[in-house]
Amino acid sequence: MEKSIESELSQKDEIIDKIKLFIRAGSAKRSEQATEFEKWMALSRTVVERMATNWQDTRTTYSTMRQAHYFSAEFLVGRSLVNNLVNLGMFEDAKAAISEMGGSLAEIEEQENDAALGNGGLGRLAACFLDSCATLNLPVTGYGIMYRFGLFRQEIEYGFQKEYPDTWKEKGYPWLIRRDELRVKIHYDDLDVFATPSDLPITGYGTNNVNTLRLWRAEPAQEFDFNLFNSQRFDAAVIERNRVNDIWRVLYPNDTTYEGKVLRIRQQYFFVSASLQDIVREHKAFHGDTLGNFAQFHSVQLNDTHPAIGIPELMRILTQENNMDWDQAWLITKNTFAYTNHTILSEALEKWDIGIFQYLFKDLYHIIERINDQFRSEMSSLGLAQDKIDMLSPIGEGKVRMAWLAIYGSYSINGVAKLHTQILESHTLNAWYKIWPSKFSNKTNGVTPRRWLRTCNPELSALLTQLLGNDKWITNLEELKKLQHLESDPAVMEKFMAIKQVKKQQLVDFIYKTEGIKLDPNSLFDIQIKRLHEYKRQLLNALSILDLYFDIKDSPDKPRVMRSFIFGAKAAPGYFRAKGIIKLINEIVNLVNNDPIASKLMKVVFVHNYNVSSAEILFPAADVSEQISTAGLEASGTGNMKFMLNGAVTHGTYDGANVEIVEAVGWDNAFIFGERVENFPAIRGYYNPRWQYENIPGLKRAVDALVDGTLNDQGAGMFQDIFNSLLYGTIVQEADVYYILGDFADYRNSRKILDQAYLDRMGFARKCWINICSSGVFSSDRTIMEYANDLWKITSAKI
Ligand code: 26W
Repeated sequence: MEKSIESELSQKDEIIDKIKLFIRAGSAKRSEQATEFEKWMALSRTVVERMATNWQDTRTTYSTMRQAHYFSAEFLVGRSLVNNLVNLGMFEDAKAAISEMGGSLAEIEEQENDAALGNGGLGRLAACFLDSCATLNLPVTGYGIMYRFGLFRQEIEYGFQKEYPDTWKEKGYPWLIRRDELRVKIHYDDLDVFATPSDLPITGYGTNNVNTLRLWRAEPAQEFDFNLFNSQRFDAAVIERNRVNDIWRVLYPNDTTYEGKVLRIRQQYFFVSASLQDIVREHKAFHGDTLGNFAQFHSVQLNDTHPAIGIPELMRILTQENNMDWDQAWLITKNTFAYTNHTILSEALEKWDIGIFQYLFKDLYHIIERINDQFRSEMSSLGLAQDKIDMLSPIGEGKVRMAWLAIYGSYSINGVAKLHTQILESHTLNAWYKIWPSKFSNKTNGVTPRRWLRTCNPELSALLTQLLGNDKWITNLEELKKLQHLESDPAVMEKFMAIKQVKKQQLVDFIYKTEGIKLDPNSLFDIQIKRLHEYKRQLLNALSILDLYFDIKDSPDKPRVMRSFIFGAKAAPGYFRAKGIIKLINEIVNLVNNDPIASKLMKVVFVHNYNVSSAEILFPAADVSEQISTAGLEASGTGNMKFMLNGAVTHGTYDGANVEIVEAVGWDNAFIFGERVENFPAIRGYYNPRWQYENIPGLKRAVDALVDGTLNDQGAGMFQDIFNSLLYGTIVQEADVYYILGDFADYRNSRKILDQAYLDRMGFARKCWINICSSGVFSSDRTIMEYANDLWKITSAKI
């Protein structure tokens, strides 16, 4: 619908009035006196006010329908303001309103802290999914924990990672709305607490529907104990309160290494029990006092095993609180839950000591025991051997195996990319796959084109919209396919390259501001941004950079493509070797950038505190996307899709969703190297990285730089540890388990091929363009439609 000039003026004027109102009410000031932060607060409230009625109406509309609930310990949401302004079609008017008030929207935007309630891929996927559900008008609610401190803030001090608390909402956070009236009680054997929800609105693009992310905080179930207080035992009273606050204090900064911490399972039970109680209460409110039809109306997706304790908890709610008989309750439970696996790394598999369960919730443990017994007798009657049953049962070796429990208690199990699902079916979960093949399916991940193209790259978005004659691609990314033929139109390619240049310049400015390093926007931007983990092989990238450095020192006059290598990564605070790799990269930064000769041909940058907001600047500026995990170990990857969407080519192994990226763009438009997953079993038998070290030209020099004084970890022992891990291994681990030296030569070679491709300016632009136009399948809208149709069986409803 065409808007008239008057109505556009009036939306802008209305925004100005509201901002002024919220500044007066919130800060008791005239708007001219407001700080940037107060303006951000007021504009955000303006947006919340605008969608409030729609939000309520959406909940009402969904309440009687079949719904899905996305249970996740992590939601890596990032900022909300601009995303919501774009989704609600308010961006231009808000920008005009702010500038009429003498400010700048860009500056106000910078006031917002990221909601970093997640570690990495799994948490960001959850956030993309919510965006797609809202955009598709699907009745899906997210449930999680309102961590007081999100993922730590990373500083680099003398090259080392330092962690600081992320105080994202201490000064006020207008996007979270408290719902005190919905609090529920959570019982542990040693503690009772209240769970109180706050709701975060999830807007969709071009729809009035507003979905909900419901996040729980813990509060004392008893009022402050005045007896303790009056008997001078103030400390005891405070300690009790701390035990409650501990539950939602902090997000565990681990991904892929599981820790058997009592507090973590307390957190898991806390949000899962609260969420199930919430769903049950609403169910009864709209369907009468019966739960017999619960599974007809609800599906609960478990984002990995972190919320898998929901399976015994729903059994407890049904059998103990609602007197349902066991068999009926089991049928309902099994038809309610669906489990997504996000990694095959065995160190990530949650296995909890049964002692923890017996201490925290005896009752629930008895239920798990009964589930376990039932599983064993079912398998017996299927004729499975005892030792096999021992291996597969939810309880074993003194532990509750959460993945085993999730598989048994769910109607669906899915992997997150074709290759990953294949590996699950044929190896990791093969025994269960043989028992219930039809429970298994693949749902390849996706990313939201709203945040990861429309909002973070308005320049490219405008070009795509102009070329297509409409902006339908924003909600139907497959539309971009129609632009692929323009690869042969030099004028379009020039426009695309000009936009890439603008985005590179923006990143140059950002990096100069945050890291003090000046990059040349005409150099090739080669970016690896993701959590730091050995299997992701940032170390392979680092060694190849060292090799290039030495090569330049040897022959400084050889003609070369000028390169900027950019890293961003957080390491789990207790992951010593990952922190060593961060230190190593930072030492390489100093070595290279301070070298008068090398620094003319290459630069290296470590962008500290990599998060969603810096990602929004980094992805659009890349020429090359580094996706170099050891084949078979990256379940999917989603950063690879964000690069593709913004027109970077993948430089990667044949792993995770890279396989499907190649399938979409063709072998000419991606740079794939390295050993394939199917070859590893044989290689493992004879692989000795010392051979590569001794025989591959230049490799010894690069590896030795770790320990020969070229690079210095200031006595921390980190580089020696890395060196040893590559060549000798440890008591618990063989040498180079991630095959870094094994893939080195091929990696270096494919970097050379990439350089050649980059020299052909137009040819390279074409490859990037084809990546953009082929990215349709990687929209999280596609992924969510598959979940909705195949697993959740839900339909959309517009308010
Ligand atoms: C218990 C500690 C812990 C915490 C988080 C173990 C495992 C996790 C996650 C499963 C790790 C994770 O984020 N996995 C990533 O999930 C993404 C979304 O599916 C995939 O794209 C990544 O490949 C996968 O590593």
